Amino acid sequence: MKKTRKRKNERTKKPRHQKAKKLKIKSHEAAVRRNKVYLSGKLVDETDARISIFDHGLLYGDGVFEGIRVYDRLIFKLKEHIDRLYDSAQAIMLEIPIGKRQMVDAVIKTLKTNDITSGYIRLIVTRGAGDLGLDPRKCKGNATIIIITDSIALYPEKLYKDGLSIVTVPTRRNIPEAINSQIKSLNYLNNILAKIEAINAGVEEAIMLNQDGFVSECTGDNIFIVKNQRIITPPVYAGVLKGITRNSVIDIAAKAKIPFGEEILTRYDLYNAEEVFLTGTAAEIIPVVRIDGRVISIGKPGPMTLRLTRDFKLLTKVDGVRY
Ligand code: PXG
Repeated sequence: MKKTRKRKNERTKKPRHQKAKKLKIKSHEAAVRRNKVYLSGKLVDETDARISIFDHGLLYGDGVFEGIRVYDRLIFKLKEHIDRLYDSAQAIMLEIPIGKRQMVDAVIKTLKTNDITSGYIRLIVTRGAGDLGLDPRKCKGNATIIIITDSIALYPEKLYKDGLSIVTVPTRRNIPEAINSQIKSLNYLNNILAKIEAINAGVEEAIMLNQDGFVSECTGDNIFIVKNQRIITPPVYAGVLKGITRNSVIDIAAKAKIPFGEEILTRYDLYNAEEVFLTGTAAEIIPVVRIDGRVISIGKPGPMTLRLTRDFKLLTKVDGVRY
């Protein structure tokens, strides 16, 4: 008797469950269809946005990008991101076919079209379509410009409260003489390999050392320590991206008269820090509480990290371009 009733319940439950799942997919599809992306001068449905399979951005990672956040109609540090995009392009001899002013207008237009008030902007410029050879001169048309506006969540919310566990990985950061770490290029395989190694080790993020074995940065974030109430981060020549969130933290520290230094760091310095945190556009400021199995201080986000996070939140309300 009991068995039959159970089976009956299962039978009645199953179709309802499937129905709910279907509805979920449908509403996601609808959301996707509504979003437009900017593609070389035109706003097109993201499902219709097409680029050539001969685009050198795809074939060789030949291009540059930026990730920018929007907070309540304020495009945070937009000028700094646009400047870095054009500097990256200059470094790889990629001519962006529109000026900075037009790029800013295109970003704002894309946000407005999608009615986005808070979220994430991905700016991509590739060398454009060429043939199956490395030679960038073969990309005869203009560079491809893509602007995507969406949302991003790099780490689960819980990790901001509890702190991240991270590991040092074998893959080294590119040496500056190969690809300068200041170029935010589409060629992120180096960092992706490090990310894979972190995931294989059961954690969310990786510390990458430079060729000399000193700490550089994480796969998409800069790293800071707090020691004797000073905040310290590796200098750019240690092979790090000059992160815009990194700069924001440095500015906050200067205003708050918190001692700051750019210093070469070893893993020993990380293990013995009072606090460790990461900074990045996507991650914002996230505490680190365990590195290579060593618990950092008392294993909880520290007061300096919390204070800087508070001040950073305030900065995201005022520093940028409004639309
Ligand atoms: N280092 C590297 C290698 C990065 O790629 C940062 C540091 C932090 O820089 P900013 O300027 O953002 O403070 C980055 C930026 C993603 C994603 O999709 C990654 C970044 C930015 C946006 C999105 O994982 N990395």
